[in-house]
Amino acid sequence: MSDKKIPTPDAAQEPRGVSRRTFLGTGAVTGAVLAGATALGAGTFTRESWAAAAKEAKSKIHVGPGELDEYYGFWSGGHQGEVRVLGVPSMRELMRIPVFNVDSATGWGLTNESKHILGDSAKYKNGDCHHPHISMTDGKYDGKYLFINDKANSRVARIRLDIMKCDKILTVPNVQAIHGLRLQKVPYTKYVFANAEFVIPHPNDGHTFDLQDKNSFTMFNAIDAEKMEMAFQVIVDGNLDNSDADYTGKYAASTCYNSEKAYDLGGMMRNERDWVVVFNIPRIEAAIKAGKFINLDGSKVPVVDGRKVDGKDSEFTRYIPVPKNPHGLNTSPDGKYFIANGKLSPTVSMIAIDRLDDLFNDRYKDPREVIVAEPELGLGPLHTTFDGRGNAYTTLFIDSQVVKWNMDEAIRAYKGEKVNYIKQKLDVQYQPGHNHASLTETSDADGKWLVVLCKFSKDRFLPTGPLHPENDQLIDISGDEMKLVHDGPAFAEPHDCILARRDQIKTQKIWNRNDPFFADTVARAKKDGINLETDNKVIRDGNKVRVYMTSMAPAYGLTEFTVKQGNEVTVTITNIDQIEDVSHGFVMTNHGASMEISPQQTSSITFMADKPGLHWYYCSWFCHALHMEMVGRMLVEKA
Ligand code: K7E
Ligand code: CUA
Ligand code: CA
Repeated sequence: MSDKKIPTPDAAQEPRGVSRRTFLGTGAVTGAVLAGATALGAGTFTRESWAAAAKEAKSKIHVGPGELDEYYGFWSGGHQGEVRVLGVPSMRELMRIPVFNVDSATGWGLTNESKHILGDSAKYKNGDCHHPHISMTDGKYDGKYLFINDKANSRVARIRLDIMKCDKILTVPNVQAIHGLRLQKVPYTKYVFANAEFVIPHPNDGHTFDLQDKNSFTMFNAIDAEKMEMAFQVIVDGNLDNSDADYTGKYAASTCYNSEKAYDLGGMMRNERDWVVVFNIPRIEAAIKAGKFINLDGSKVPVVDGRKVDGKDSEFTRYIPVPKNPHGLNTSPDGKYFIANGKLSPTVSMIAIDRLDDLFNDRYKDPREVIVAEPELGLGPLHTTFDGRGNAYTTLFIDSQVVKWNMDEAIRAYKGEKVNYIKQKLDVQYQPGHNHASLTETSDADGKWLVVLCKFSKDRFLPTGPLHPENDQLIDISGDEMKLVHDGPAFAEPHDCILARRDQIKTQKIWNRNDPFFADTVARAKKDGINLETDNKVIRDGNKVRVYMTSMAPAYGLTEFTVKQGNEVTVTITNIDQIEDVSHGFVMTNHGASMEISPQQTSSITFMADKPGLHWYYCSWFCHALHMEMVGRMLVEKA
C-alpha cells in the first residue's frame, strides 16, 4: 500500500475546503495498484504567495492590444471533434477548425466540399480527437499539415495549415478506436503512425465474443501522409495506447496497457508489467516490398504479423516489459530516449534508442537491457514533455502535479548513484493528462512554455452547472523554477495540444482560385458552362436545380430565383471580394443550410425545396455596413 501522506488542503488552494485527493477518492480506488509509491510532499501555498505569483504571471503572459503571440497552439477539441487554434502565451482562442463534427458557422459537414472530404464517414456527426501533430522535415516542424485522430470512428484527419481547413479524412480499416497518433520526424513525415486501441475478432462478422483467440488482435497503422492512404498495418500482441517516433526514421514505439487482453478492469491490471512495443520501420517496408504480407478481411492494405510466436519475436517488433498499464510514450528531443509513462506505477521507463539495433539483432538476453532508467516520480504518471536542456516534465494524474526531473541524473540514480533527479513538483488544478512544452516534439525544443491540460477544473472558474470546463494551465519553464502563470478554461476535452513558433506557420490571406479544396465544385461548374467569377445563373437538370451566384459586399449576384417543390437545390456561391477578412455567408432560412464563403472561395450547399412559398436567404458573416441588407429570395412553386 502507498504510505503517501495526504496533505491538509491549504485555504487558498482549496477555496471550498474540498481536498482534491478525497475528491477523487484516490486512496480507495487506486491505492491497491500503486504499491511502492514514494512519499513526496506537494508544494505549499499561501494566499500571499498566490497573489505575488499572480502579479508576476500577468506581466509574462500579457499580450497587449494589437500585439501578436509568440506561438501558435493547436488544441484537440476532444469529443467535441474539432481543432482549436490558440495564441500562446496569451491563451486567446484564435480560430476553430471543424473536423469530426458539424459546424454551423462554416458549414463543415453541411457543404458539398466538406462532405466530399468527409467521404464515407460523412454519416457520422460525432468524433473524439486526441492527438494533434504537425508535419516535420529533419525533425523540425515544416508547418505544412496538422494530423489528428478520431478515436470514436477510427479515423485520421489532415489539416492544411496554410488555410487551416481539414482537407483529408481517412477511415482506418479493420480496427476500432484510433487513439495514439504520431508522425515520422526524420527524414520527413512520410508516415502518420496511428494506434488502434481495441482488440477485435477477425473477421469481425459477429461470430464470436472471444478476444483470447489468435484471430483477435489490434493493429499498428501507418498512413502515407501525402496521399492520406493506408501504407501498412502491423498485427500486435496485447493492445496499443500511445506512440511516438524516433529521430532516425527507423523506429516507432507504442505503449500497451492491456497485455492481458482482458475484458474487465481487474483483468487489465493483472500483470505487473505490460510493455512498449517497438516497430522496425525499414524491416516492415522491406517485407512489404518483397510481397511478404497478407490482406485482411477484404481490405487491400498490406498487413504484417508483429506478434510473438511461441515466445519468439517477429522480425518487425520487440516487446519491452515496463510497469504497469503504461500510457504516454514520448521521445526526448535529443533523440536518445523513448519514455513510457507508468500510469499505475509511479515510474517512467527510459528506453535507450541507440540500443534498439542490438535489441533487434537479438544481442540482449533480456529486452529490459535497453532500459537505462526507471525513475520514481509520483502517482499516476501519464505524459512527459521536455525543455531541451535535459529536463523532463511529467504529469502526475493522481497527485495533481507536474514533476520536473533531470534525465541524466535519473540514469545515474538507476546505476546506483545517490542523486536526487527530482527538481521540482508543482501543483496543478487538477488531475493533469497531457502536458506539452514549446517545440518539445522537435529538435528545436526551446524550454519556454509548458501547457498542462487538467481534466478537472472544479473550483477554478465561475460555476457552470454540473458540467465543468477543463483547465488548461500555462507554466513558465524558462527559469530554474516552474511558475504557473495562467488558467484557461476549455470545453470537452483537449487531451493534447501542440505549440509551434509563429514563424513556422505560414497562412494564406485569401483563397487561391485554384485551391483543390473546392476543385470538384469548380469542375462541376465548368460542366454546367458556368464562369464562377462572373455568372449568376440557374441550371435546371430534371429534378435538380443548380443555382450559381457571386457575392461581393454587400450583395449576392442573384437576389431571386425560382424552383419547384420537390427540387433538390444546390446553391454555389463564389466570393469575388479580394479584400482580406471580408467573408460572406449564406443561410437559407428554415432549410438547415448555412455556409462560409471567404474571399475568393467557392462554396456550395444542397438542400430540398420541400416547402412551397417564398424563402429569404441572407449573409451570415458581418461583411459590410449593409450586411443586414445582403439578402435574396427563393420562390418555391407548388408541385
Ligand atoms: Cu487522454 Cu493522449 Cu488520448 Cu493521455 S490521452 S490524457
Ligand atoms: Cu456579406 Cu454579410
Ligand atoms: Ca495491464
